Amino acid sequence: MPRIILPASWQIPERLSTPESVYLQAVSRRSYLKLLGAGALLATGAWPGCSMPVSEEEFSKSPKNFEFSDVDRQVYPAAQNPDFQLDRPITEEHIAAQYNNFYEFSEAKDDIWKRVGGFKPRPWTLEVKGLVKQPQQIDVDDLLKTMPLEERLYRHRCVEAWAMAVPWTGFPLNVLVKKMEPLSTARFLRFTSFYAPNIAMGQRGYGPWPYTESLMLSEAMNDLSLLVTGIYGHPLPKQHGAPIRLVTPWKYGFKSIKSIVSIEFMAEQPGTFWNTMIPSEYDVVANVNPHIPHPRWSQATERMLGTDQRFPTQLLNGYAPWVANLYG
Ligand SMILES: Nc1nc2c(c(=O)[nH]1)N[C@H]1C(S)=C(S)[C@@H](COP(=O)(O)O)O[C@H]1N2
Ligand SMILES: [Mo]
Repeated sequence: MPRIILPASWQIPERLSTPESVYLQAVSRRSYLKLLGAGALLATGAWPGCSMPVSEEEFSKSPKNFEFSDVDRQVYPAAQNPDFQLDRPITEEHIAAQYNNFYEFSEAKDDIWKRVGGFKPRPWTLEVKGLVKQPQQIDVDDLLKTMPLEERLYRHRCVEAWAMAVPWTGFPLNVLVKKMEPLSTARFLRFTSFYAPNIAMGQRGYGPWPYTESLMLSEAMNDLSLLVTGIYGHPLPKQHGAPIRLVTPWKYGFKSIKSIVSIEFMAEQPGTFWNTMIPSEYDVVANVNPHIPHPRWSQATERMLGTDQRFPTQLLNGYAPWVANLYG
C-alpha cells in the first residue's frame, strides 16, 4: 500500500477536516480516490460529503430516527439533575443530530442521520459479562424500568476540536456496575458496539470492528460516567447511538461508545478501536487536555457546533472537580 500524502492540516479549514477518518481513508481504495478528488476540490472551496446542515424546519420533515417504546413513554422526559450546569448555550437539536461521528455508517459526519434508516435499536439486549458475580443479559426496556433516569447538561468535546453542549438522559454507570458485583480481580471494563455489516456499510471497510472502548473500573464508578438512552428529552435517535451509549464528558468523544451490546469486566487493559489503529493519535485514557496537542492539530481551543463560537479548552473538559482525584 503506497503511503498517501495528505494535505497539511492548515490547508483544510478545521470545519472541513475529518481527522479521525484519515486513516480509514488511507487504507480503502475507494476512499483514497475520494480523497484525491477532495484535494483538487479544496481550491474551489467544495468538499465532497460535507454540506451545510438543513434548517430546523426542513429537518423536522425528515424521519425522526427514534421511536418511543411503551416503557419510553413512561420514563421521558426525566427530571433534570441541577448539579450539572453549562457555561454556554445548549447546542440546537437539529444541529447536533446532523453532525455525528459513527464510522459504522459513514466516514463523513453530515450524512450519518440519512444512513441509519436500516438500523433497528429495538429489541436490544445488553450483555454484562466477565469478572462479575452477576453476569446478565438485560433487555434495554427492562433497564429503563429499573434504573434511575435523569437528565444532565454536559459538554461534549471531540478530539477533532469540535464541541457541543447537550441534555442527555441516562443513569449513572456505577448503579449498573454495583448491581453486577464485580470480582476483586476486575480492573477494566470493555464496551463493545453492535456488529452488522449488512446494514452498517462502514463495517465492510477496514478497521478492528466492532467498535470497542474501555474504562478503568475507578472511572466507571465515578458519578460523571453516564449510560445514556436519550437526548433532548426523548429516546436517542439512531445517529446518536440508540438505544444505549456511554458518555464520559471529561474524555474525548471517541470514548463515548455508541449502541453498546456488551460490557465485559476484565483484569487487563483491553485493546480499543482507535487506539489499536492509531496509538500515536488516540490515547486509551484520552482525558481532555488543552496542553497536549494532537499530533496534527492544537487542542487549545474548541469550536461549538452551530455557532462556530470558540472557547478555550478546559483541563478535563471543565470536570476536574469530579474526576481529578482519579489521576493522582
Ligand atoms: N460505535 C461508535 N461509537 C462512537 C463513534 C463511532 O464511530 N462508533 N464515534 C465516537 C466519536 S469520535 C464521537 S465525537 C462521538 C460523537 O457522538 P454524537 O455523534 O452523538 O455527537 O461518538 C463516539 N462514539
Ligand atoms: Mo470524536
